[in-house]
Amino acid sequence: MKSGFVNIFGKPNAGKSTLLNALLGEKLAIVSSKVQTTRNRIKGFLTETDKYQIIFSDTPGIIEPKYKLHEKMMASVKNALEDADIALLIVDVKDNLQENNELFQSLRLKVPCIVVINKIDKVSAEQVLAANNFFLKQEYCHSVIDISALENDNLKELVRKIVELLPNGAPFYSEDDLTDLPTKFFVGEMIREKIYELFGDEIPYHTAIIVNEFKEKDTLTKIQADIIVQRETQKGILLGGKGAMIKKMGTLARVDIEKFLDRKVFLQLYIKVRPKWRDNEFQLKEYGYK
Ligand code: GDP
Ligand code: K
Ligand code: MG
Repeated sequence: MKSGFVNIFGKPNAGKSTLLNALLGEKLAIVSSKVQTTRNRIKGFLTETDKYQIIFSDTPGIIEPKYKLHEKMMASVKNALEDADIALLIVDVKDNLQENNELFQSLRLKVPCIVVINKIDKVSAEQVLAANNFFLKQEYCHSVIDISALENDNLKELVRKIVELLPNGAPFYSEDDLTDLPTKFFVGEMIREKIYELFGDEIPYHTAIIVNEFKEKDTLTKIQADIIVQRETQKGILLGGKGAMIKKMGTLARVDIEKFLDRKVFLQLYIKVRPKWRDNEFQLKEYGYK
């Protein structure tokens, strides 16, 4: 049996969360076209009985911290750097390759690094080849693989390469487990995702979710969550005229949560204003950013 930690690193929007979901065939990590969508380290387990258990970690994109929230996000990246057996360094093939290279060098990883060239559905074969040659020359690079996380292209080959490099050992988690995070966490994330989807520029970055109630009653699951914002004006935007926006958000989130839980859901959302929560140690902890 082989088992180990395979941690995904890269710039914001390289496709880390999309890759984790595609590898596991389950939507564990929320995805958006906006940067800083992922705030926590999210683990997902891929187990093949008697053969391997890969513990994948999605991490926030690597950024320069401006708030305490950012510091927490980068601390989760640092943890993932420390316990990796294998690192997946993912790069958007259309992004500046040298900038990505400098970032990967700065991580100073001592474990085998697979450079994952993503979004190959968007460019020509020549461009993919050029990116390959560029990364193959780098000292930290064990091997390069080209994929499209969005189109599920070449992921089997990626898993094959990972298993080759995986250390021998007993599995860390039960075969039936997909993740170590509680269901409540994923419910909160699905609500947060809708905010990234529905609201422009600033709002998502000022928002946190706290799931207060999660009760299973007969065939129904009752969920109550608070949406935390920093200002009254943001609360107004989230509510929308006659509460139209929060209603829309709630419906979209409920559909996703029902799919995830495979149960009917009653979802109740309240909006609360908490000025400067992103710099408040106590509130960050309460909202799940440790
Ligand atoms: P992260 O910030 O690194 O976690 O990136 P996400 O997984 O949130 O993806 C950022 C954006 O890139 C989203 O709009 C994705 O749909 C898109 N994306 C991810 N992988 C691919 C891919 O292989 N091809 C294309 N065309 N888009 C992708
Ligand atoms: K993103
Ligand atoms: Mg992400």
